[in-house]
Amino acid sequence: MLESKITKFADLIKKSKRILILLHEDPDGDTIASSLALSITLRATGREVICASKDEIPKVFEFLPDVDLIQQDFLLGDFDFVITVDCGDMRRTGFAKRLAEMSRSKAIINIDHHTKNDLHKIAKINIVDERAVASSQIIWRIINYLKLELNSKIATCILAGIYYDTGGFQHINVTPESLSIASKCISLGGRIRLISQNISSSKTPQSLMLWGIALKNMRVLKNGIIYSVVTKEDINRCNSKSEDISGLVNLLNTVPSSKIAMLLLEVEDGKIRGSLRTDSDKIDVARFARIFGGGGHKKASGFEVECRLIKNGSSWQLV
Ligand SMILES: [Mn+2]
Repeated sequence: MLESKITKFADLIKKSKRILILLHEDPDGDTIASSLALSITLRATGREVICASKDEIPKVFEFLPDVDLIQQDFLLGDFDFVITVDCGDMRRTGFAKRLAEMSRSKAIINIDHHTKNDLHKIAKINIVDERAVASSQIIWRIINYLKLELNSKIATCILAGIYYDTGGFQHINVTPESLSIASKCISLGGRIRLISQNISSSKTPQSLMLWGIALKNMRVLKNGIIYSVVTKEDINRCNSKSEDISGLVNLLNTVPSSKIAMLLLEVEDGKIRGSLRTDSDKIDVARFARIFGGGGHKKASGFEVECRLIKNGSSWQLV
């Protein structure tokens, strides 16, 4: 199934000179690493490739090869076709309006491991596999199926994407296939230690202070929800950035009695970003996130809402 789509994708590549790759907004390790792996591969075939991310790349991913080539914008009409990687839906590309416009004259290729969404409708080819732990795993499949050349840089990117989306191979989503690809990436020179050092072990004192506040703000509800909040004021007080709190929701999710872990982060005035995790097979946190216009996976999802966080006695309210 996926193979026939990859073949169609290869036909498009053959006819192209310039390709645009779009990352998702608030970029994470998987969207960054998979876009880089694909861009390095396609550049080696002689194509000109631009990667664009609406939001800045978080510092912890600056070790990835060619990350400095990611731009924050692009010129409309400059490309033969567009690839969206790991985006989840149109809105999350950060360029929804322009993407809809471009889809009238250019092919959109959607490479993802999120559930079906509005991107599927405008995309000419959907190379989507919900069972893949990371979009990077799908990129690996594409490169191998098309027998394109692999090297240590590409292996580091694929490995980093899988590492990130499995929480360093600790999350429940790890599969034999993801571990087997990771092993092959290490054999190819993928830098596992560099990845773990940067992604898991590079907390600044400011970041640790923010984690301290977030842990202090933690509340455990009787219905099995464990949650915490981080306000803009907390971030300012620690002289940190909102990206510094990335990963905290996974720590909340380590409490065995909790059914759902949630972090509410005030990204800007009147805008709250929620991250949800569960280890339970009976709970689908993506459904929960969709109620608030978000999305994601059964066990890890997120949303953004326009509202405020108000402290009410010992609990917090969204108003
Ligand atoms: Mn992903």
